[in-house]
Amino acid sequence: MFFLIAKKRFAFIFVVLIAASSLNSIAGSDVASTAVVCAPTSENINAGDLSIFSSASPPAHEIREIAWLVLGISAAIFVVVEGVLVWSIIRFRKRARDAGEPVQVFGSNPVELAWTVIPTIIVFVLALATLRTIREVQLTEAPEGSLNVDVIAHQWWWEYRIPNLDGNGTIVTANELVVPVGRPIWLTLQSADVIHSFWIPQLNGKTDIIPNHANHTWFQAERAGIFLGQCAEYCGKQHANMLLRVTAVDDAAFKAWCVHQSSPVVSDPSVEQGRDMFLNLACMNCHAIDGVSGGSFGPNLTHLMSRTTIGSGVAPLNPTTLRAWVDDPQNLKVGCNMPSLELDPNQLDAIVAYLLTLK
Ligand code: HEC
Ligand SMILES: [Cu+2]
Repeated sequence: MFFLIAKKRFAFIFVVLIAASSLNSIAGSDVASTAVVCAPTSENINAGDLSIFSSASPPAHEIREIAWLVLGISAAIFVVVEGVLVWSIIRFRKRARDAGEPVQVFGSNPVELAWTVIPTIIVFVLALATLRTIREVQLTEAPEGSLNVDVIAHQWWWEYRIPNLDGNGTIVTANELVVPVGRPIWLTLQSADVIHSFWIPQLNGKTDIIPNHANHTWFQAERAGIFLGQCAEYCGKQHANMLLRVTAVDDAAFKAWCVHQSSPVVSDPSVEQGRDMFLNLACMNCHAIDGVSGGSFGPNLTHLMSRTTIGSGVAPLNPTTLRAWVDDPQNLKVGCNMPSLELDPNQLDAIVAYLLTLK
């Protein structure tokens, strides 16, 4: 009997390991939750649903289903194995009338068969279900009628390139993607530096973003709302502050957003001094503002103030955080790739006043 129990123990440990690892991958709790907890301001811009169980897009539904399947099978194995273990501990416990060693069982054919065949069937079922999921989640070409969006991951922010309405050029923006509800979004993912990973739990699974290699993924938001995500591949110091923010809106609002994003940059004469400083200080080397400067190392600032966050979700965007950022980005986002330019208060005022007009 001891022999049987010993084997059961291994089975038990094995099941616990499987259950633990599937729970871990299902919850995806590695980085996402830290991003929520560590929001640096009282206004928690990053509070949102990061659970794969509240899916709102076809690939996310698929992932949720397989997660439940794996969880269900693991739970059933757990209950059966633990049940038999507890039953045999009680049923075959040492009693006063027992004399010496119990009967030893070696090489029971039914038992050996059972624990070979059943796990094989389980693994087979899981493998087939996984293959089906992969096929539906990883499409090889864009779904019909999709909107093609280029995503370029940078240490530690996101660049988006979206075709404008009627093929009228390209909208370039950063960190916050706006998409129409109900339309498939086909993403082409590229990296400007190291490996990142695109993951919005409610919309799709993780897709690695690898330098010099384009990967694809897709989603289709089924309802309006804000969907949050997180770079899911450790990419350096500010990996945890590389947040994804997708806003799904109805068709009319999406069109309005496109029209706004492709409108020419405002040029307000009262902030000309700030604009000149932007051009004379190093800002223009790293940042593009349509018709003003062409830098591409940092986020495009043409319609900066149409965004709700700054620094890829590190803080809400408002005049105070903007001023703090331009003064010294290293205070808000230690190690980020924008240096402090050590502006004096007058320069700071002028530049911030200018940036605030970039609606
Ligand atoms: C060496 C290149 C470089 C220079 C010079 C530079 N920036 Fe930046 N800037 C960046 C990078 C990179 C980011 C993105 C940082 C991040 O989110 O990790 C950024 C982010 C920003 C943002 C936030 C954008 C957003 O949507 O989150 C603003 C605003 C900004 N810079 C303004 C300025 C101004 C004003 C100057 C000149 C005083 C300037 N930058 C100079 C590289 C630069
Ligand atoms: Cu990253």
